[in-house]
Amino acid sequence: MANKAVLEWVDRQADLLKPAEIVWIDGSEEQYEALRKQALSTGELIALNPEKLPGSYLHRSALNDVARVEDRTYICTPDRKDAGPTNNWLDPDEMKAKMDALYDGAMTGVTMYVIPYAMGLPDSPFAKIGIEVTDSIYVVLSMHIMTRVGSRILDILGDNPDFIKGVHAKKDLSAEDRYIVHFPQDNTIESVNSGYGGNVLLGKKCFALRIASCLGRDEGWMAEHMLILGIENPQGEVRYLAAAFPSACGKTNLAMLVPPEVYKKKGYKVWCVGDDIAWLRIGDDGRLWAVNPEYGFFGVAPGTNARSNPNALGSTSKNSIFTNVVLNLDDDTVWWEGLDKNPPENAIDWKGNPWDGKTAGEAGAHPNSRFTAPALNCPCISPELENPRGVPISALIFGGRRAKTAPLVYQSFDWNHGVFVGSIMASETTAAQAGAVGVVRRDPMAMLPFCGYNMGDYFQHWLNMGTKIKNPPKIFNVNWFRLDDEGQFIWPGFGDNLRVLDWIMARCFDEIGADTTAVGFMPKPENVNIEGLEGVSLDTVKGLLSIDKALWKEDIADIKNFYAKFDEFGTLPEELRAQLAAFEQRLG
Ligand code: GTP
Ligand code: SPV
Ligand code: MN
Repeated sequence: MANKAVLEWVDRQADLLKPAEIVWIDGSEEQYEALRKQALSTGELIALNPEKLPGSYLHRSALNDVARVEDRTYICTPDRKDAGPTNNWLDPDEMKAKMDALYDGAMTGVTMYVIPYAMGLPDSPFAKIGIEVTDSIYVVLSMHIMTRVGSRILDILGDNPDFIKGVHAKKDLSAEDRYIVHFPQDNTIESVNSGYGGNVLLGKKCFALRIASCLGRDEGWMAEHMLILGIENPQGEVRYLAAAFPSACGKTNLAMLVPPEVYKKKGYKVWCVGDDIAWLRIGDDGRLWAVNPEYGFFGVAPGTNARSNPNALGSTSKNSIFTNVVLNLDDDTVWWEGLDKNPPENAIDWKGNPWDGKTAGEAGAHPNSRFTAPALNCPCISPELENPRGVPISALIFGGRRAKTAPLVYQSFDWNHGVFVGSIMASETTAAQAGAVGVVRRDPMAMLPFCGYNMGDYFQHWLNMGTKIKNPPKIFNVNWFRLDDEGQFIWPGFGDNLRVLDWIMARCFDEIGADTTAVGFMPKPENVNIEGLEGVSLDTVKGLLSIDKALWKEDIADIKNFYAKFDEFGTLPEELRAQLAAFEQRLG
């Protein structure tokens, strides 16, 4: 390895972190096998049943370290304005000094692993290369599943000094000194005192969203918190869409959905291209093209079962890592709430304590317990995952978890209105981030925790992209989570969401009409296909599509408060203000 910039940077990290030794991850099975052995000997990994879950392991994180920590996540730009009102900010020099102090000697006596990896297909012109140093074998093995790793990445980088730098030290996992810090101007990410997924697998949210969103702004593309899927119709034509839902609001489930019987019989298939992140570029043909920069899934375990998401279970059938789920001692398999109705009785819960599912009062798996699984394991993985061009996107979909207000589906009037629809997204918080669960908050484009720059400028970037895409995708909003008076979900969701995607695709290809309403274009209720769907009548659909103007007016008050946050920096695009005023008028 002769890349001077890489060598110098790794040396500098070693000088600061003072590890006992440095190991470069070459991507060989022998090296991974040796690391697995070592992690098994220390308890960092627990081996699972080699027949039932070959090549798979359980990992438990520290009790105080089970989710992303948004209040400890920083964007440190020289000018505070560039971080904007929705990100934590500190002066880069000040933060650098703070991090250097925390890093000083943080790897004393342990090994520093150097992971060269690519986000995107390594050979494609759109791939971006990163190097992460870490003291965690769990991180090394998870990065191997989630990204493309190894010496071949260094070969591709050659002597190019342009790579994304990532530093991770577990240190003592102290929550008070936990920081996830981004320096976009230096393409650098620094993480300390955590061992949890999104905080430490630096290729994912830190790089492929926060840093990449800055690169996209500068280079004319977009990094979005979106799944990508293809719907193959009976004629064999595959149409693609990308959808942004906040964390734990259904991206993985939608990305791998199994069509309902009536659709299957007609010959419909769904192909998963990605479940969490999309990089979107304008193609030569004037359409928007999407690639999934990842190579694996870091999915929510609870609620995943043979009915809700058989393809996720297929993905985790081998070579996977489970984090913070239940260990069934009878056969060394794993369990989580919602997997089936037979919780193990002789088990260990996510905290490492004996647990009997028949008598336990507490959940055995953490609500944000996760699986890390190779994308190529997924029974419905699209061959286009390995296509450097990506897939052409016909629809962009926004959605959140709303008990009321948001209808099942609506379409924006045009691109700019679609950007407005994305900008006013709101959703109830989930266990994917530390803090209260079930609180409605504005989460524009599902990017509130992941936009690496001033979100007002980000809205403007979306508006600018609209002027450059000759054949832009149509933009929609969905909500699978409306509740009835008893607090039950009205819409069956999961595979049946294809019924809504079907209407969306028909709209994109001018195959169906719509009603014009104050919020946007909406399906005529009889155009939502409920054939073969038990418990859902035309009246149910009418209810799901109903617009309660009083609730929307309450929402507008909250949107105004949210927009006002940008006043300090003057970055909210005038276009969005105009869209809001027009919306208010339409509501009357
Ligand atoms: P992140 O990985 O955090 O970004 O989450 P995600 O957006 O991929 O969410 P995921 O698909 O893992 O779903 C999160 C939770 O929502 C799980 O408990 C699912 O069972 C539940 N869920 C997903 N889709 C639906 C749906 O259509 N209806 C209902 N009611 N619940 C759903
Ligand atoms: C999310 O929280 O949106 C996730 C999991 O996909 S994490 O990688 O922790 O961000
Ligand atoms: Mn996510």
